[in-house]
Amino acid sequence: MAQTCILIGAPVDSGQKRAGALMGPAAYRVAGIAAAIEELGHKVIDRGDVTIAPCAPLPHPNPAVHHLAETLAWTEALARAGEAAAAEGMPVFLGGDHSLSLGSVAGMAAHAKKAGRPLFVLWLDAHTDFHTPESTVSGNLHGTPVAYIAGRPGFAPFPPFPAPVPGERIAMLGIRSVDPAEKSALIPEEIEIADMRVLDERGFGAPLREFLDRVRAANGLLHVSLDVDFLDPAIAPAVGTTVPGGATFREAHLVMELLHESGLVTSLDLVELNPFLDERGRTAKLMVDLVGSLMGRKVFDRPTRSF
Ligand code: 6HN
Ligand code: MN
Ligand code: MN
Ligand code: MN
Repeated sequence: MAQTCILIGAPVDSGQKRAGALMGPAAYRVAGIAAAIEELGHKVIDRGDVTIAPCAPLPHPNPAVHHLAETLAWTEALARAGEAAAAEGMPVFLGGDHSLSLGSVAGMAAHAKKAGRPLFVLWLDAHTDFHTPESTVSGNLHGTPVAYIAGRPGFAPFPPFPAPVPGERIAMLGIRSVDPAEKSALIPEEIEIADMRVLDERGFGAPLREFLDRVRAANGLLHVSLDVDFLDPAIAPAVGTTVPGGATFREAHLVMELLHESGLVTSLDLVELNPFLDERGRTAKLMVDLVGSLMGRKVFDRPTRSF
């Protein structure tokens, strides 16, 4: 089915300390994201980059937390831009570090609430991003969005999350780095966590299909948040938080192909690309290729004859 994709540039880099993530939206455009989507018969509207005004510093009781005011401003601006875009089509957020999902998913939750449909979230990441500003040790707020989305306390001065997403509507794939405070806060029986050990045994297809069946049964909206470090660093070096043992090229494409076939995805984040760390644009190009698979690119349109 032809869709209208709304590209929303989110040059956010306040959620971590390494410079360069703010070049992400430009790198995706240079790598041809709009053409890759249009080629598949969809419409693309590029809304350009969201901006924030200069911020006065905001203190936080946890002294590790940095750039709180900027991250708060991004959260509010992206939630607004995202909610408006969701009324017109499928928002695609071009990051920017993962703190942008504090805002992008807040916008999708507000939209889902108005539509009277439950929001589901698929987190494709090496990390669980389940800290609160109170528990983070690094002070990097890109490690917090899932806790905000799930409605954990400890997020002042952020606005209360609109319609928190209960754990049974959140799934994580690719997990292989979790801090102690995240581990004790996560209730794995509620949030479906397919860590790399589970994926080694079962592959990516079965756990993902189970989650998608639940989204379908509930007539849910599905937000997908794709962190570059979900991928193995050997194929995707352009990220500040590489963790060995990530998804291979084919595993990642399979995930995208299954998501396409489900017809359930209603919004997407592309996060943590740091073009300054890339090798001749290969990570940006791979991410654009994965978006192509998510939007319906396949080898054949029909099943081949003998399989
Ligand atoms: N990400 N848990 C680590 C921290 O600093 O809190 C890593 C966070 C990574 C963030 O994946 O977007
Ligand atoms: Mn992340
Ligand atoms: Mn709406
Ligand atoms: Mn990550």
